[in-house]
Amino acid sequence: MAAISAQPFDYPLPATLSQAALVIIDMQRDFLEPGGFGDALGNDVGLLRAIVPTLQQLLAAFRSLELPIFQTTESHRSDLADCPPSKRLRGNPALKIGDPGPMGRILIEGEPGNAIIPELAPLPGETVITKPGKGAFYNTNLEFLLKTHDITHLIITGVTTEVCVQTTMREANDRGYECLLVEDATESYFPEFKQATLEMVRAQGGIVGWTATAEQVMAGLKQVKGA
Ligand code: C5J
Repeated sequence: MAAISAQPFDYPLPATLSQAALVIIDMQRDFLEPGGFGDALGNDVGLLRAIVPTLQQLLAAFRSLELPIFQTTESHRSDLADCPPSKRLRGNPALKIGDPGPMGRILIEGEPGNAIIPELAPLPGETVITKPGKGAFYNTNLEFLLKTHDITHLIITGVTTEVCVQTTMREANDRGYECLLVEDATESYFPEFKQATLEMVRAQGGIVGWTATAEQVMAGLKQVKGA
């Protein structure tokens, strides 16, 4: 059986490789560029750009092997009906969700700041899940789409590691998906939180799943496809 060399032990790939999907969480301008949601919360948004080249490589590999790809954005309706006041008001940020900012209204679907960064822009036909919460399964049709396509394995990437990425991985693990978090394709505003997340998901025999580098993921896929 083909596997990805990973921690805490090898990650077995499914017999049919198209049952493994790449999941890219929230690589949107609101988190990576000045003037967005991440910035309004007081973060150094430049830190997240380090993973962009690695994500481009992974995206290219999944596209060339014609494997499923799901991107997400953290997005709210323009009337904010899906944004609880607890989320909007928490921390009293300089700009709240829905307020006008330099890239349009903060974290609102369809606004310029809510778009995925151009380097990772989805191709026509690729799926983007807009999610109102931190986890990609909460109030979205992600699980329905995964079931419809018989997807059992999720290769998880994106930002931020300890918030939307980890929440999504835990939601997926509880639903029975085999999850691998790509170490150099996820990033946090807090390097120590990223490191802690990598360690906690793979602790206790992979209690939430596996971790591996992007190179290890791509080498594992090539074993199967001979690409
Ligand atoms: C946050 C996310 N950090 N995508 N969202 O609010 O992790």
